[in-house]
Amino acid sequence: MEIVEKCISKGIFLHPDAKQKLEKQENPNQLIEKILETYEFKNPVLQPKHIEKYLKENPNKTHRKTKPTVEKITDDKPNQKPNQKPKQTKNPDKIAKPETENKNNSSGVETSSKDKSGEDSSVETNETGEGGSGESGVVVKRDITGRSECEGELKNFINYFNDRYERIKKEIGKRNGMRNVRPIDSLDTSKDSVSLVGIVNDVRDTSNGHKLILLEDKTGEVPALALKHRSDVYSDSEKVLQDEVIGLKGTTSDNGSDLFILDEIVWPDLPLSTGKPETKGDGYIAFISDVHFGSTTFMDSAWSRFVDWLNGEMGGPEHKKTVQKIKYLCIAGDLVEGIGVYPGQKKELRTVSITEQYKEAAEQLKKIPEHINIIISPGNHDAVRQAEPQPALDEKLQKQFDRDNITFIGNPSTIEIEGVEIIVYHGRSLDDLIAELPNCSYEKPANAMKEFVKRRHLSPIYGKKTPIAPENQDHLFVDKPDIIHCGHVHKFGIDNHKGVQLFNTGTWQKQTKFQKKKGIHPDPGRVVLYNLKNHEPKIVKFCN
Ligand code: D5M
Ligand code: FE
Ligand code: ZN
Repeated sequence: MEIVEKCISKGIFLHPDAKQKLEKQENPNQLIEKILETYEFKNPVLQPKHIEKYLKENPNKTHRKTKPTVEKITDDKPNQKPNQKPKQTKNPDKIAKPETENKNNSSGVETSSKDKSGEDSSVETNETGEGGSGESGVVVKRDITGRSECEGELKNFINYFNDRYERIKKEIGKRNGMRNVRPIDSLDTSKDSVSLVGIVNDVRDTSNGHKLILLEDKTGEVPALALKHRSDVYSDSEKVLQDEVIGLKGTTSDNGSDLFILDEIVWPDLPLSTGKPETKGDGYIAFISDVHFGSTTFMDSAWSRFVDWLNGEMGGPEHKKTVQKIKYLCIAGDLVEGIGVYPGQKKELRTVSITEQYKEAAEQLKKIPEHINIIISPGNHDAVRQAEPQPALDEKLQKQFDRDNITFIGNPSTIEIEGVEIIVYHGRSLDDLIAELPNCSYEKPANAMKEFVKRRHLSPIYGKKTPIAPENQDHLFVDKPDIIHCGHVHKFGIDNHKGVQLFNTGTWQKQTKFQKKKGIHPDPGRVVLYNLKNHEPKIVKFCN
């Protein structure tokens, strides 16, 4: 039951500001139940002050969204030469105090309760894979690899868009007031409020300053108008993207034209969060992206610090305990710099052969402790087809990685690790979302990643910078993951939307010439460490 319904069932009206406040909390469903149980409402309106009062009286952190802790493991020496090992960073005192607040754990390093009780904290291995999760503990739930059906024919495009439409329509049907959706060809001149679901064929400004959305379903197309003086619906209309599936509520125009006058635009989104995953796994997943082995701007020293840290050779005792429990390392694309990705890229290659770049990657990944299961998904710099969904690296390349416990997956893929469902997506469409949406920027990539959840799609726009292969099924549909892990934009970001944790793990590459020209300052050397027991993420930085 959603929070509004929970209130209604008790005869209480939820004030919109209170609703907004609730939604900012970690577990609104649980919180609203507690508030309804705790207070007697003389006036049947639940206001923001009730929430504030409850939070003040019950400072129970499970309701609040906490900021993840940040650990720094950096070498302060500037201008370190490539390949030169950091000199004195193995001293535990070098680890900076957490940058964000975490009152419960001043060191910022998570230790399991087993450690706290002083018991043996032996190194975790990947043997927890029994029970259907395979030897590596990684279950691949959705992946195009070996399953591509795309022949580039018209029928593929039709099948692809039908599948996109049906999947998202089903989700929109679960939203308030969207149960009785009408086919577009059944619209008549009656003035009743009507709900429609369709694919956006076009969005444009009219000469009078209104916004016109051309919506198409299987039965026809209708021009829908967001009037400029209707501020709510007009500002929503500015967020409508070409090719996405949306719901519209409104009425047919009373001037005899076939215009549909909009009252509301409905995105599928997810219902309010039901909280964190209920599973209690053990250990950690480390998330990284955009390593770019082979590039002149690859940051050797930060990478070496990361590898040393994984081997327990850097950081204090707390870190050593933590890294022993890292059981998985997930890499979300651009493992190597690749070749021919951008015009003039050759000048920025330290290793000019793609095979050699993967050899280098394999050598580096071999230095990672054996018990860590590695997951590799490709990006636009990797040697696979560019159109998404991209398959995993081919077998010849896979064979270069001389270790058994690497799971090669496509981009995007959905995997499950100890009950936690993760969409691994490189994130190329972030460029398109950031270009089109007024509320998205490179500075806050996790904000743009919220749009993946809101629109239940990883690449709503078809045919801008993100090439999409028209597979018969829409592999870019977003179901209900616990985590979405991206990279690509080389900016770090972490957030949560409707219970989905969003990580963008930045890069291991310095600012490139292109980024300099565009004024983009990358966030290199960041790792998200996800605790499989309490589902909290932490950030570890290997350079400033
Ligand atoms: O992408 C890194 C980020 O920089 C991503 O937002 C695309 C953008 N980028 C980088 N170089 C270029 C060029 N030459 N043209 C257009 N966009 C670019 P990555 O996938 O690592 O290259
Ligand atoms: Fe990249
Ligand atoms: Zn990329």
